[in-house]
Amino acid sequence: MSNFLGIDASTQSMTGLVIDTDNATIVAEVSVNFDEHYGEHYGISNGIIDLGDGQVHSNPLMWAEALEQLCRQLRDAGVAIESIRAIAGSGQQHGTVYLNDTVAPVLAGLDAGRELAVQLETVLSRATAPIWMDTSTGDQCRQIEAGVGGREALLQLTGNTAFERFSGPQIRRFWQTDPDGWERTSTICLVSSFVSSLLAGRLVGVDAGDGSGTNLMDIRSRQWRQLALDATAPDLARRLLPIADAAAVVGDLHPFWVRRHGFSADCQVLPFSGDNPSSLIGLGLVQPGQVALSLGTSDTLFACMDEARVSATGEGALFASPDGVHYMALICFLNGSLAREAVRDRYGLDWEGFAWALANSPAGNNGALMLPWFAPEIVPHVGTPKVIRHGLDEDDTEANVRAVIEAQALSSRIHSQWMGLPINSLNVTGGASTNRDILQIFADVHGCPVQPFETTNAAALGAALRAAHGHAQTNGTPQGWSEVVAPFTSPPVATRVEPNPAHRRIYDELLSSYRTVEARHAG
Ligand code: XUL
Repeated sequence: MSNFLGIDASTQSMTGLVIDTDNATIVAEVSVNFDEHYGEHYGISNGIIDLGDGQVHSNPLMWAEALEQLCRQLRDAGVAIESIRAIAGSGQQHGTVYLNDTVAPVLAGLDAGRELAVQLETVLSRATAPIWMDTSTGDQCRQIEAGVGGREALLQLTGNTAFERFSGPQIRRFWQTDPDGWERTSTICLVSSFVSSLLAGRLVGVDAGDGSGTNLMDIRSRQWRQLALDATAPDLARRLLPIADAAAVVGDLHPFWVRRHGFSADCQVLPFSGDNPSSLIGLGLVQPGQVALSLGTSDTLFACMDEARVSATGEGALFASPDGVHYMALICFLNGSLAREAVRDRYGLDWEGFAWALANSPAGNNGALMLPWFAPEIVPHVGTPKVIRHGLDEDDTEANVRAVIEAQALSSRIHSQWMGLPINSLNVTGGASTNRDILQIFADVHGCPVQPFETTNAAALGAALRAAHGHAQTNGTPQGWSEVVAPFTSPPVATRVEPNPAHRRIYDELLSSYRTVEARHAG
């Protein structure tokens, strides 16, 4: 059996997903919910500790406990733990874990007779870890940008301007607010590298995918950049491990996991990546121009890019792909289902009625447009909610339903142009992806085939696929990425929606009027 485990250490839970590559099947998927297991003990709610003033943390010891619980749940789910050949993983991006100089010997000497979390109690130089939801670092963002020569300089260097949630600003704030804690800190991990270190029994670096969420890594050379480190905190270089090659096995699991949880002694560990870069692999996006759009409360677009191009207007984040060569764009449109549901409710429809309205209105809506900013929008930036109707009669139900979907499709085309490459395939996931009229509009606007795409946990699946790829590489049977991901990520061709060439011209025209109307009202 060729079984591989992907672990996703996310904000509210830790998920384990096992794939069998011989049979191209997902063998098991289990999840440890943090609130359910540890809410009281660690004082968390929704996986987080709210310390006030925008400071949002979590507890690394809780992640250690969850990792052991995950192994027990996998065994209870019938997984033959000893058959797992390699493990890779992903972590919520940006969170930082601060460790003192006892960490290396403690990890090396882990005792299979005692709980992991208990053995780690003395290795933290900071009791809790700030995570991506922390918004307390606005000042530090501006200081780091100034330190590297301005916002544009940081963007070009690292692929992103300074974001409050990114690791560099978190690190700078710790150095400024707790100099003693900073002195006690010998190593800083991200959530991803902390969990992989626990498995390997030694400190493992972050991969370039997660490294690109720090504001510290040169996005092109995929190495830490001294200029950015110096702008962040003193002596930071010696506290960061070198960037790890995401595709290379770091070694075997520490015997702790073999003796205590029944893994095979030659089960290999790979560096973990961030949850979004890992999802890129789990969504099968390993060739430039392949794009996925997740239709949730917000709509999130993931794209595989050939080069490190940046969004000058801050319309997306840029990360390195864990495939080692490509890049990923992440663009979040806040008014996703939020806007679709607002229109559905405004016209007293259910989803069936919504679909009927789409099917009974013409492509291009006779030129009528809506800017569906029911809540403040991220892309494009819109500070105050407003719904603008342009040539659109508010009482016309069908036209309003069509207008919200066309707006979302047009906006996704306009605001992904900074990627500098055409979208040649679009996999659409999430609830609304079952509606073929919605898919048709996206296919016509982008001029490419669109497929509905069922996902399980894309981050954990991407991690399991990375484990399979890395294992094959290390054991002398390397496989291409497309070969590894295709059996798990190719939607059936029969479900594909092809673009209608007659609609293409209509949408090209509508695109330019949408752009004009949008420019008038955004900001
Ligand atoms: C991405 C981001 C979140 C986290 C948590 O930049 O902040 O998606 O990765 O999942």
